[in-house]
Amino acid sequence: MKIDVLTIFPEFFREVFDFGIIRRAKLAGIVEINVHDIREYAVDKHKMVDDRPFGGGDGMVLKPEPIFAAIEDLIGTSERAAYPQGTCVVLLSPQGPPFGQPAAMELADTADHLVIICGRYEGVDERVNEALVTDEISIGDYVLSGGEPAAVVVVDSIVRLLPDALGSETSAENDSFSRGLLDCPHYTRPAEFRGMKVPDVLLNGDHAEIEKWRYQRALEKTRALRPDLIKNEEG
Ligand code: 9D3
Repeated sequence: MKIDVLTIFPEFFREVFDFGIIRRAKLAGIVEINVHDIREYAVDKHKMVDDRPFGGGDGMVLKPEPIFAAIEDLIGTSERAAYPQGTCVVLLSPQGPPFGQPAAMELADTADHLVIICGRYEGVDERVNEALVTDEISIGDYVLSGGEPAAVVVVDSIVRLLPDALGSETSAENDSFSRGLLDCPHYTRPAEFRGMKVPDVLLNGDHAEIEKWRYQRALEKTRALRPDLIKNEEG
């Protein structure tokens, strides 16, 4: 998968994709991630990327020309109908449907070229949305200053779902949310720490018993903390 991020703050992403699973996926050639400064596509001599809103009001709106130019450079066309198969242009904005594991799976499955446009607090010229965007995404009901933190969230959740991105030691299908339950508690050494003991069942090597315990605890924890997740779960 190729991922291009369009932002007015490219420095924000300087190191964020250089750790853990994303770093490994990049090194393994599973994903290529490039961050582009929208300003590099500015058309005028002042390199303007935003301007005052028509109709008045506070703040600045991201101009359409640099974003159209960037899309033409990265995709080859700014006609959404002419995008190659597997091309998705995501606009991160509070107006999108809230992002979740199903949307991450869908994008991981179907996109081979993902272009992510980071919106800003003041807004993006609506013609970007009308002409270029295939998916508008919000990451939840809270106010961010812009789409940049959301881009990190979306990229991380998608890249780890790409085939072979996770080591053989883990599998995305076992993840909380994919399974529909929160995770069970985890412990490591020491077996007793400041008077707090690791549950005996984890120490006695009965793996069938351990699996049963883990499932029960995951169920209990989900019932207590996220009952909304277990509507269809038995137990
Ligand atoms: C209510 C009027 N707008 C503020 C002038 C709303 C608004 C627009 C843009 C609030 C925040 C933002 C900037 N946020 C994003 O670009 C954003 C976001 C978010 O704020 N929450 C959750 N997901 C996302 S994805 C992009």
